Order: sequence, then structure tokens, then C-alpha cells
Amino acid sequence: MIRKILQLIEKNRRFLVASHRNPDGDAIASTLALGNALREMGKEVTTYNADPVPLSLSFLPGTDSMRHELEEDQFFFDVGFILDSGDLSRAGEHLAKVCRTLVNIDHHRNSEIFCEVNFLDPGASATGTLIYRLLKSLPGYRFTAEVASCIYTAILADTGAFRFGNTDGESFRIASEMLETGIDPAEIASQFYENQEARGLRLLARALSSLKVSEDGRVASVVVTLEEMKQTATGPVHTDGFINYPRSIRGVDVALLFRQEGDRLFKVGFRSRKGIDVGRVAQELGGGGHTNASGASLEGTLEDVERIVLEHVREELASVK
Ligand SMILES: [Mn+2]
Repeated sequence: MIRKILQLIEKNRRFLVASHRNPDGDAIASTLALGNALREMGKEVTTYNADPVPLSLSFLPGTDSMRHELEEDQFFFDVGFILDSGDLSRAGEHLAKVCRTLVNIDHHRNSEIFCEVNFLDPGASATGTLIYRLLKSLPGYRFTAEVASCIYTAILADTGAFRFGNTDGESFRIASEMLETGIDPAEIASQFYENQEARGLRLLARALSSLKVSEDGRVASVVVTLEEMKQTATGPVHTDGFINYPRSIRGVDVALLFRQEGDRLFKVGFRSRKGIDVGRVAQELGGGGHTNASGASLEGTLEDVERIVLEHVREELASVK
């Protein structure tokens, strides 16, 4: 499949590179890695995300020219790359109308086959890893610092700074190779992790005050309500990483973040220790993701949603031990 994508790059001129809304580090950084690399090859490139670039990622080269709206009749692309998205709707169904060929590059399990050309590997630590493999297989391609900083950041973000269960030898090998271009890992880590807004921490304080730990200590959860986001003038983007707090408690196997999206609608984030498959749990609840990091949207009151989620988590925990 890589060969097919290399042919598409070689033969075409106008490219769109896009990723999922509510973008995380991997989404933005892999979009910019591929976008920057294609520009270096002399291609006409538009990078796109439905939502703004989070402040913690604004240091990446190319964020200034990223578009957040596309006028359908104004743009037409030979090839559209949809990255890290699971399914097309998370990036935007309208993108199919403005691209002659779509290419899906993703490491989500059960990433939907929504187009002809797919480069999927659920074993890859990040979509940035797949972009690396793709560029690496381009004859004569040399990584620049502009591309390397994006690939490094994508892997840093999705492996939780090389700590999560998806961290593997390949992540370290790529990181090491990217450093050879002269990028500074301490500077990138500082930009990415120490770029918080004070209001984000105010929201975190409220979320932490909702902390619940199950009687046996294996499940911990926090809640973020719409009202709290309103009071602190924050949005979903500020809740990125909140789930790492319940996850960090000794003895906790499954961490949950309940983020209110509507009157009776909650987005649930799942994180688990190795050996516990919250990807399956999320899938049972209509969502998806990875073995140790996943998400689902559920309708109902917070009490209803908490109860249903906990039942499914309990079943998964019981099946492991
Ligand atoms: Mn990812």
C-alpha cells in the first residue's frame, strides 16, 4: 500500500492533509509533518483541521497556514490524506467531495475503510510513526528539522512522553533519528507540556475535586461539566491530559474522564494499564480507539452514563483476572 501512496504523491500536484476535529498532538503534528514534507517536494499543499490548533502545538512549523474552513467550490485536490481519524466523519465528510482520491493513514483499531487507499497499522505507536515510514520509503528523501520536529512531537504526544503501553523500540528509534536533524527534545517538551493557560489549570482544579475511586481502588474517574467550562472560559481542548491524573493513582487499572458535551450527552475517555483492553470496552459502547486509550460518546444523565460505563469496565476487569 505504501507503494501506491508513493505513486499518488509522485503523479499529483494538489494535496490536502487533514485530521480529526478536537485535534490532539498526533493529529496536528502528523498533519504538519506530511504537509511540510510535501511542500518541500514542491507540491501545492493545504493542511486542514475543523478546529483550531491547541496552544501547546502552536510552536510547530506550519501551524500558521493551517486552514480551518474549506469552501467546497473553491478548492479541489488531487489527493486528500485523512490522518489519525478512525472514520471520515471525525475529519469531515465534506472532504470527500473536494478530493479526487482519499488516502486513510491511521493507527486506530478498526479504522474504517472509507476509501480505496488505506495505510493502517494499529500496532504503530502514532500516526506520526506511519508518516515517518511513508517518508522513509520515498527514494532519496532526507528529513528536515521542520518535518522531524513534527514527527517527534506526534510520537511524544501519543506515547505520553514514551510512557504509555504503545511505546516500543520503533518509537525510540524514530525519535533518535529525528534528533539527528538538530531538533531539541527539551525545547519541544517544554513547548508542548509547559504551555498551559491558567484557566486550563482552574478547570483542572474543578475536575480533580470530582475525583472518585472505586472501593477496590482499581477504577478512578473525574468529571468535567459544561457549567465548569463556562465558568472558567475553557473548552474541550483544555481537558486534554486530565485523564492522566486518575490514571496516575497507585493501584488504578482503569481511569475515566466524563466530559459533558450536551444536556444529556457525555464523552467518555478511557485509559488502562497494560493487559486491560479499554479499546474493547469503548467499542461495546459505540466508540473506539486503542487497547489502552479509547473513547465513546454516551447519552443520558451523568449517573446513567457512569453506571453503564462502570458495568462494562467491571466486566473487562473480571475477564482479565
Ligand atoms: Mn494518534
